[in-house]
Amino acid sequence: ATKAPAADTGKTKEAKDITLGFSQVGAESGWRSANTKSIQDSAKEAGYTLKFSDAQQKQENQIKAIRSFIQQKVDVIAFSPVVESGWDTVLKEAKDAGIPVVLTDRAVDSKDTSLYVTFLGSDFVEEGRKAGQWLSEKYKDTTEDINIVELQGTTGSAPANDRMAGFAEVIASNPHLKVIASQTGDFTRAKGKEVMQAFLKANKDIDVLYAHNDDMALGAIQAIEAAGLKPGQDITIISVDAVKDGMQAASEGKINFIVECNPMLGPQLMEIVRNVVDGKSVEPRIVTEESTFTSEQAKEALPSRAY
Ligand code: GYE
Repeated sequence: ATKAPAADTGKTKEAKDITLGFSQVGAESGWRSANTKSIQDSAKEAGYTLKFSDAQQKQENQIKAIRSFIQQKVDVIAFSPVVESGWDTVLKEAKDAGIPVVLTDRAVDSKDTSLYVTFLGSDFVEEGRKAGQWLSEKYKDTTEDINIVELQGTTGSAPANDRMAGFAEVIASNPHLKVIASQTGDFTRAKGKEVMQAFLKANKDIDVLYAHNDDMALGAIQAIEAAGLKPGQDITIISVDAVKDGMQAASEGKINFIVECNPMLGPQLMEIVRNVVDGKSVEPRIVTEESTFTSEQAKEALPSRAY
């Protein structure tokens, strides 16, 4: 990552003169809704003009939005890249136009890190590891094979790639922990339900579901109940996010373990924008802090959750 270009007047811009172009992934999950709200609320609070664009989970829409932000000469472009690959051309266009880019939430795989100022977001590999560690601990004494099915996030997205990798890395140390099926549910409830239905049809003996987000787990719970099974008992369920509906299901014992992923990135993003506009240097990687919840802990935390 590079140092942000200094404001050309040498004086710092007033908040009301700062325009931020933000290209959001979509509205696929409870996490995403909370993230959008956080960004909109904090831009307002900071006094910036926010140009917000929803890409409906399509990379081509994000590329279009970024190009339009470049044309409009916004001060800073921020975006949450739906997938990791394929950004070099448009990021180069922003760089050539002298507009700094901040990655929020999801990473890109561009080799040239000078194409963006910083990446603000979670450590998704670590999230996958936390899911794997809890499961390894639960089954540390097992003498039988444990059949795991996995609902992946959006294909090619950083959280899907990394949550899969971190989980696989940790469970590899116990040969009884076997992922027998793994498929994308695109981070949505509807797809989570549909794919879980197919998993249940194809596999007689599923012990564990690992879902890359709460929404897919919630969809899968519907499929599990429809099949006459008890989520959280007949099938152990692990998910990621810890949004309200997920925490609710956890507190009812339907989800056994949730790894938290914090969507409230708005305040930190606005601070980064300020620093970038002021020409101050910014850390190239800013990781959000997160915890985990068992059913018991979810029950306790639920009343005070903000999202
Ligand atoms: O976990 C999922 C959302 O990129 C961290 O995207 C985010 C993920 C989040 O759809 O619910």
